[in-house]
Amino acid sequence: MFISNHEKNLVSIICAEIVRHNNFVLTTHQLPDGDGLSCELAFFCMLTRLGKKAVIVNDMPARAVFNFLPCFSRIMNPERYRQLKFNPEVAIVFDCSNRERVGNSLMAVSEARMLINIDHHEGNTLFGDINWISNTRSSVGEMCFFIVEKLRCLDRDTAECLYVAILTDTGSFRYHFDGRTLHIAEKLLKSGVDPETTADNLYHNNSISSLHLAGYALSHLQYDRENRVAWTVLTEDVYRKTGASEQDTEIIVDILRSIKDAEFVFLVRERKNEVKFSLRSRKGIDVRSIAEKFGGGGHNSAAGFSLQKMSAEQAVSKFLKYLRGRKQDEKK
Ligand SMILES: [Mn+2]
Repeated sequence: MFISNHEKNLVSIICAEIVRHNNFVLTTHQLPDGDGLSCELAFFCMLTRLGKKAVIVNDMPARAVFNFLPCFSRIMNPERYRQLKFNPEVAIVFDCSNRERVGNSLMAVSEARMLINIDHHEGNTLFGDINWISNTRSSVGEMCFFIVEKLRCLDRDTAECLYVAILTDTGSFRYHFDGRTLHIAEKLLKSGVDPETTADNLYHNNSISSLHLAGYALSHLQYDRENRVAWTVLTEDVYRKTGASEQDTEIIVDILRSIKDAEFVFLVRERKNEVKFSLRSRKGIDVRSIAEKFGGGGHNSAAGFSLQKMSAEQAVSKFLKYLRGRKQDEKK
C-alpha cells in the first residue's frame, strides 16, 4: 500500500476543510527550500483552480533558481501581506517542525481561525488544529500529492511543483525516499512533468560568478583525516572578488559532500565580528547535536552555529579540537 489508513484519514479531513472554506494563507519555514516552497505553489494553483482565494506569505524570499515554477511571482512578504488586509479562514503551514520557524509570517498564521500543519520532520511540535506528520515520507510534496489528487487538481502545474518538492528533498532521488516516492513520481510524470526540463531548470542554471566562488572554495579545501571532516573558508572579500552572492554556496556544499569517507562537511564564513559555521552531515552523523554544543541548532542533516570575536582560523582550530575530544569520548 502506498498510503496507510491513518494517512488516508488525515487526507480526508484536510480535503474536507479545504472544500468547506474559501480564504487560505499558505506559508513555510524561513529560508524556504524546494520542498516547502513547491508545496505552497502547488496548493496555490490548486486552490485557485477550485475557485478559492489563496495568498502565499513567506518571511524570506526564495532562491531565484525556483522562479520557473508556476505562480512563483505571486509569493509576497509579510509587509505586503499586511497591506492586503486579507483576513484568512485557514492557514496551512508546510515543512515546518514548529510554529516559530515561519518567522514573520506568524502574524498571518495567527490571524486564521484554523491552522493545518503538514510536515515530515521528526519532533514536530503538533502546533496545528489539524496535524499531519509523516516522518517516513521523503518530502511534504509526497504527502501533498494525496491531497491534490483527491481534490482532482493534479495537472501539469501542480504536478511540476510536487515533483520539484520531491526532487529537491531527496537530493535528486539519492537519499530519504522509498518505493512509495517513486510510485508518486511516476504519477507526476504521467500528469505532464518533463523530468529533463525540470532538472535543467533546477540544476543547470549556475552563474559564472557562483562557479568562480566554488573555484575559490575548492582551492582552499581542507580535510582532517582524524575527524573525517572536510571544510573550506569563505572570507568576506571573496564575494566582492567573484561577484557571487552568499546564496551561491549550494554547489560548494554539494562537492564537499562528495568526498570519500567524509562523515560531515562544513562551510566557514568569516564576517566582521563573527565566524559562521554551516554543517552538512553524511553517513547519518547528527550535526545538530554538534551545533548545539556551540549554541547553534538546525536539523540532524544540516545545522549551524557562529563563534564571536575570533578569526576563522582560531574558530576552526577550536572546532577541530572539540571534534577530537568527541572522537576520543566515543572510543571510550
Ligand atoms: Mn521537507
